[in-house]
Amino acid sequence: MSKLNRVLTLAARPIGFPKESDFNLIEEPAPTPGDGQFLIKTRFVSVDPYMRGRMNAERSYADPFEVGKPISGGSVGEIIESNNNRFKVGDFVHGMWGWQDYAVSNGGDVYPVDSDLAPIQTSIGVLGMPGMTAYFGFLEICKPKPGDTAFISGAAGAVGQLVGQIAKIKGCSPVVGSCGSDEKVEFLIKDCGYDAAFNYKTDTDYPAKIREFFPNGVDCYFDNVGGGLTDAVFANLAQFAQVSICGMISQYNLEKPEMGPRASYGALLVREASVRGFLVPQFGAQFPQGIWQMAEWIKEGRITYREDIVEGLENTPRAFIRMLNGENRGKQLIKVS
Ligand code: NAP
Ligand code: FER
Repeated sequence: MSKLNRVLTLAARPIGFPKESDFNLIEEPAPTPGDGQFLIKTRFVSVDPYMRGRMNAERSYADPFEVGKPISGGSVGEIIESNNNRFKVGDFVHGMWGWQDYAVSNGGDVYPVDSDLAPIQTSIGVLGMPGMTAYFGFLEICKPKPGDTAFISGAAGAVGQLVGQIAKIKGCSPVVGSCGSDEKVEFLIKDCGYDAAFNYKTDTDYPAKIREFFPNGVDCYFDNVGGGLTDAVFANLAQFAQVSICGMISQYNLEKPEMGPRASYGALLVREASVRGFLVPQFGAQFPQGIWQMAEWIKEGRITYREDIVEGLENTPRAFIRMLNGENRGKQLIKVS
């Protein structure tokens, strides 16, 4: 008897903040692997902020998801049937097959996962896309030097929790982050070694906050959130500051994005700052080195990471929404089987 595949599809394009009714769970027979193919059973699914953008009709750096079609995204799974002699039953792979129980592949669209290196779900977390975003987005764009001051917005999430620790390893001081709860502030200081952190929901005078921590300005700014916090940092940059524009999650669920920086824009000129946006695939050729280094730092106890694991594929839309809401503590994952 063929296996049942549960597949989450986009029921409707979210307007503003996504809701569970924007997604549908359908059931269909699992695909059968043909010649040269293998069948993957999903173990963990990732939900990531960029997926919100793909739910809109407009194309940005990736094609929009289609209404009525499966949601693709990062997943990791185990090969349970194989007609491919390079991929054996019991091997783990990660790829972009997304929110479903099973997928077939010929090996061209998946990557092997070394389950001896670290738990398999790290291939879509600290040793995967978010980890490489932190590693290359900070090192290659902020180019930190010992003694540089560093500020990280969205500091307690999958990416941000790692950026501050990398900044400390590279000798930045102080390393300060913003995040959305007092519990996260404590996590950043106690577990991640941030020198300081503040709750942007309760400490809302951002210019005052940034001046308090950075009387001589911010050398390295790693921006995950955009909006008013970024305006405040732009107005308080050090000379020759380097700004890494990683994300702007404060804008993703707005029906109408806010105005970009205007008053603080001139500060970029006066501070002779470099501001660079990036999409992490541009560093793809360097991923093996980044994964190796992050794995070494984890083994040495110099990098810690927090994962927030929700159980059950059917809860993936809920997990996606709670991540956008800031209820996730660290990398949001879904354990499927
Ligand atoms: P994450 O931080 O684990 O989860 C998203 C977090 O965003 C939430 O936990 C929430 O934390 C925060 N947030 C939600 N609404 C916010 C708002 N209005 N203002 C400020 N913060 C808000 O997600 P992640 O995977 O690490 O991604 C972080 C950022 O990196 C996102 O902007 C994402 O798009 C970007 N990213 C970029 C690339 C790239 O290639 N450029 C790759 C991966 C990720 P709080 O409790 O702190 O509010
Ligand atoms: C990609 C490019 C960008 C990708 C993810 C991102 C999964 C994330 C961007 C963001 O969060 O802003 O190819 O692949």
